[in-house]
Amino acid sequence: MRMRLILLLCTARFVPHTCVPSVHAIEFVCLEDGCQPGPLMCCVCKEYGKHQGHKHAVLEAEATQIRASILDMAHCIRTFTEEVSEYSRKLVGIVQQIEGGEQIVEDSMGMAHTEHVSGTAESARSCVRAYFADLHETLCRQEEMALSVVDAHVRERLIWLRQQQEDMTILLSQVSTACLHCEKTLQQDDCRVVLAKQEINRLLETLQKQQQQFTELADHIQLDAGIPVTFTKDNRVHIGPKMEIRVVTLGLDGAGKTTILFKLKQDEFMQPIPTIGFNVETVEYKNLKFTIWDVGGKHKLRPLWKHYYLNTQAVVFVIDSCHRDRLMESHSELAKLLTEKELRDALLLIFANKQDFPSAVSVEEMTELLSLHKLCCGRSWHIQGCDARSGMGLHEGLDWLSRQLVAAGVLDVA
Ligand code: G3D
Ligand code: MG
Repeated sequence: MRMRLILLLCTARFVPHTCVPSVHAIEFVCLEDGCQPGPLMCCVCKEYGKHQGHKHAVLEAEATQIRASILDMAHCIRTFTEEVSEYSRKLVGIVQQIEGGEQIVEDSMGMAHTEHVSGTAESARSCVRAYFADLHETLCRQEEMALSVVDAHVRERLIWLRQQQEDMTILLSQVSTACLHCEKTLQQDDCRVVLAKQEINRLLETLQKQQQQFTELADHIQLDAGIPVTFTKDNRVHIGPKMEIRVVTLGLDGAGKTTILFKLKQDEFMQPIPTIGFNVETVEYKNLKFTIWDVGGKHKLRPLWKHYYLNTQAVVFVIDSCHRDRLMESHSELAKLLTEKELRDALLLIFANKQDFPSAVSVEEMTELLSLHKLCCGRSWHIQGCDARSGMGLHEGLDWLSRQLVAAGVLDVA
């Protein structure tokens, strides 16, 4: 190509041009914009012809410069072509990697043979299959466990009912024996009736006692064939009208943990005394029964918190919204809590307490100040503003917990 260009440029020296006379050798190139369609100049047209007074360059120098730029461009084109080819090769490779297929490989003896290589599409499918197989296995295991809970419940219930049936049969036979005895006595002569008085009284006394026991039992026990079943979100089954949830309440001393517990428990304000060890109360809410452990928050008691983590389904972390200067201490205690292995799956409800104070930090500001989105990333958490004295916000917090704990649609099963 380079040879061809040089040849063309050499012949251009003698190419006829528009100047008169046309026999002069072309030695210059006109640089004026308007002359670009016909830039070749001989000495005559340079001095007297149409290029008179125009800026110009020596033909050879100009041609050399043009050749250099063509060579530059050729180099660029070569690089560009290589880049495009490389990219195309990569595209082919990626398609192959996605699709997989037969590939020639050498074995340890140096013998080539084809081998099936699975592509990334196949790997992704295998990954999905493995995930669902695992899920399926877990679900099967959970189903087995849930069914065994139901079976155990039914077994116990039936044993109890059959025992009751037996007891009632015995009771009925005792009653009918007593009735027979009374009837017989009624038909006997006066002397025998008088002599039987003590025994009849004993019999009647026993019957009265049995009747009393029976009435108490019947009042106590509701004969109902229903087996109310509730599911937690982790697919555990709970049988019975109330589902038990273990909650631990933590937070710095003075945050309002005990006040919250008492408020939920009694719905009346009690003057709390600083918690020395722990308080434990059962709070019933909807069809949930919360066993709430309120653990003292003083510095030296905090190492004890971890003893309450086992089997805890939810942590209620209470923060005093008025104590701005203790927010960072709360943050560091909360951060420590969240690293605890036993609380990995526990829900986190943060009560921003004492919202009744005008100077209280708002829920939004606290979320920001404690970087809660970052701190609690990857777990179920909620921040709820509250005032333990009036109870404002407490039930909303429990509602959130209920919604998180109980599988959808079964919250109101009674
Ligand atoms: P703790 O169990 O977290 O250590 P407490 O905290 O429940 O003992 O509460 C500490 C103090 O804060 C108590 O006051 C309590 O009455 C008060 N308190 C708790 N919650 C609130 C609230 O929502 N609003 C207001 N105004 N006060 C609250 P004392 O004076 O007994 O120390
Ligand atoms: Mg307390």
